[in-house]
Amino acid sequence: MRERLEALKEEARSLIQAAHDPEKLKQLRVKYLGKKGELTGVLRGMKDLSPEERPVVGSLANEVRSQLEQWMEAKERQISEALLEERLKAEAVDVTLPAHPRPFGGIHPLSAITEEIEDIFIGMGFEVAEGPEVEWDSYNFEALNFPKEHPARDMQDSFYITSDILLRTHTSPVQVHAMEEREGQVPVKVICPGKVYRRDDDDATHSHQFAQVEGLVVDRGISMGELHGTLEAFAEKMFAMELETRLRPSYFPFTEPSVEMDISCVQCGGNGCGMCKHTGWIEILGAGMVHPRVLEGAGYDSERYTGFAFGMGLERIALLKYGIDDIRQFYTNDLKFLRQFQSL
Ligand code: 2NL
Repeated sequence: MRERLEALKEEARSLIQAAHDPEKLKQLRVKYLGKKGELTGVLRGMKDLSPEERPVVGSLANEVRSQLEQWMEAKERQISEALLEERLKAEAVDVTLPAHPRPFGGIHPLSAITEEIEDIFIGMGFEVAEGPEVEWDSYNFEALNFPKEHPARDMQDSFYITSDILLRTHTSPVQVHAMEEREGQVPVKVICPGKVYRRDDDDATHSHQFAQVEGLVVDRGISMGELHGTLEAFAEKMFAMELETRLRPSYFPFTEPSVEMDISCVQCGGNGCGMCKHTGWIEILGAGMVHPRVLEGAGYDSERYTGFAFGMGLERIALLKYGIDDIRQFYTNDLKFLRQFQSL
């Protein structure tokens, strides 16, 4: 029996040694250590042994059992480590590979221009004010000294909602609100960006909806000098270059005197080119000294205070800055157009 045990141990050792997967090992466990296993079989035969031999063979059998268990456990560990190693190798991820590119949105060029203009004026001490796009005609026209029979007040030229409510035709009413809120106090230094609406037929240079930035300064002793200096500083920052500017007389109901400001052509520097129609100058905004009637109407004493105001169309500024030739490009959401501004 001793020999059988020794032989069994030797046979099991080599089979365990040769096992390479958990399934095979499980079979071996059943084969040797299971209820109907070979070691159990040997132990069952002990009843035929003499009382002297029984404890000796019994202890040898126990030794063999624990030896087999030890080998199997060791083999089990070895197999599972090998399996893990294999899986890690198969599922390896190269973290240095480039990622899948994801589509990004960008800032719309008109939004970028608006923010740039805001930053420039904030840098000169202005506040940004916003207001409703649906306005009373009293704020849109009356407070701005438009006479009753002014053509802009015609149904043909503005989008009326009722007889006295309309889509604002400029952002000037926001400045009227700003003056009213300040109740005659100075200084007033605001800019008002926003969408405005006019009944125009859309083409390369006109749109029934467009974007505007207006500005207003009211204080003691404000003159055309402040107007010119402020707007020249603005233009040079906006176009990031040194420029010549000139003021030409113009007319608006809400300013007196009224002017238009030209800058030396941003493309040719004033020598004459297609962009400036060979004049060397490009008009960028309208401005003027706030009409005393507008100041008085908004609660400011026009004997003590004066102010200047200006307004510009954002599409026009963007056209010049980016060399675009059709303002409809800003509204038609053509991705090929918009992607060019993705880095703004
Ligand atoms: C233009 C010209 C202008 C103003 C807007 C203004 C506002 C108040 C009082 C006086 Cl509350 N004036 N705004 C003044 C002059 C010109 O806009 O060509 N805009 C596109």
